[in-house]
Amino acid sequence: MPHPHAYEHILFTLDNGLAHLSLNRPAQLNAFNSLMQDEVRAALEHVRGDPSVRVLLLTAEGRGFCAGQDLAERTVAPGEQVPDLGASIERFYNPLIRTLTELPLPVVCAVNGVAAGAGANIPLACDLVLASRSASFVQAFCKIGLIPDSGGTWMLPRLVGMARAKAMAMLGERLSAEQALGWGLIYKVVEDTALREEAVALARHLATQPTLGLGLIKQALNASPGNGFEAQLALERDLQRQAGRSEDYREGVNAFMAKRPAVFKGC
Ligand code: LHQ
Repeated sequence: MPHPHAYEHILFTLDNGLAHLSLNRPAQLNAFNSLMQDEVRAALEHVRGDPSVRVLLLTAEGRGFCAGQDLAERTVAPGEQVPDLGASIERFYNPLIRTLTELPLPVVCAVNGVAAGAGANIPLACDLVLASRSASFVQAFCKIGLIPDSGGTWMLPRLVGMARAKAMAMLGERLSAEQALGWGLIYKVVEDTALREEAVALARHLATQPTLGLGLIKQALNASPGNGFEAQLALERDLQRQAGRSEDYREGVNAFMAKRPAVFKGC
């Protein structure tokens, strides 16, 4: 049985190894106010501390995916002290990005509509990103005098190259899902009506796979851009050693030799 938790601005369920977090402030295109930030943080803490979770699925309700920071919480009246955006990043956005990249399990993200500001960069910290055909990605920061955050300045040049990264960050144009696919930002484009079903099916499939190994694959690939060749070979050796000690590896080999389907447990 899915295990629903009571939140106001997110939906969160746990079901057979799948943790499903859906952003749920549709009238504001799922922009992050401080309550939603607290709820996302709490749900991810649960994911991190619950060994039964093998896959995280991130989705959103309504017509948009996420419009980034809720700007209604960021207006400054004349004479009022300006908020410290660095503190807000330190408190929420950077830990969120670190958690998504460091979780030792696959994170699937389904972008169902417009993804703007931090909302455009959160999917880039996930492992397998699907987008609906009508979804779009907007590095909206430049239009309000800010810089791409939530890891954007790190991910964008690595994914799309410096020339396109600069154009995206400085022009803030809407990038269609097809363009995002062509530029290497996302894994797959899915018809609008099929997105949720396909994302859930993919996440459920992954939850039956050797997820300890998938977490090690993620660790190796995420380390790659920062490593030289020798360092990466050494990391592969170390992580393969760890993978080789898993029950799933033993099961995988035994099932292959016996010509039967493997039953993986994620350990
Ligand atoms: C919103 C928002 C929003 C509140 C749409 N806030 N209400 C980190 C650290 C600390 C501080 C600063 O920032 C950051 C990171 C960031 O994320 S900065 C970037 C913040 N995000 C943006 O600048 C994007 C602002 N939104 C837009 O440009 C557009 O809304 C997009 C392109 C996302 C969608 O455009 P449309 O499809 O035309 O929809 P809309 O503009 O009509 O929005 C629908 C509603 O959602 C509307 O409310 P209303 O009551 O008029 O229906 C908007 O006010 C509301 N909304 N984004 N970020």
